[in-house]
Amino acid sequence: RVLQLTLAIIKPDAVAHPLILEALHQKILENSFIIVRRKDLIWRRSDSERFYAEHKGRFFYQRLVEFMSSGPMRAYILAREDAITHWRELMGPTKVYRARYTSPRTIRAQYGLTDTRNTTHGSDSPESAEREIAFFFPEFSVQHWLEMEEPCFRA
Ligand code: DAT
Ligand code: MG
Repeated sequence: RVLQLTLAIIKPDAVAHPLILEALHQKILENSFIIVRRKDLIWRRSDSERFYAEHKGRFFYQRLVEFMSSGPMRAYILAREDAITHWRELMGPTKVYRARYTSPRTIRAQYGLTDTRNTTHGSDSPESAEREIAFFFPEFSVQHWLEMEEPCFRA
């Protein structure tokens, strides 16, 4: 069994509602993720633009960067076997109304408001996980974590 790391965000719409924030935190625990790091923060608009640079020019880009810097969010480094895929499956499709139709038990289907205010983010590949973990937790070293901390969770 190989642990994989992913970067998960609870976006400002979900952090704004205490019960939804709590439900999503519980969802992480229920799904056997190890919470490696956790950080509550507010983005400046420039952080938002940098993180979502790949979407620059898309019709939803302004809305997206505005929303992501509109209030507090919570970022997690999560570890699990197949963490990247598993978290993305729990989130469900990007578009909330599609999620409600095709996968009603997913996070976005249950708690999402709109295609922009869709509750959560998850890295979509090992490369993006690495980039996104460094974006939020520049001081974090995977190697150090594996050597110094991860064994503590094995039992
Ligand atoms: P995901 O968050 O599922 O990885 P993405 O990377 O394609 O989706 O897009 C990043 C975010 O941009 C997404 O969570 C919400 C917003 N977004 C994407 N497509 C959108 C659309 N068609 N309308 C409104 N917002 C959209
Ligand atoms: Mg994405």
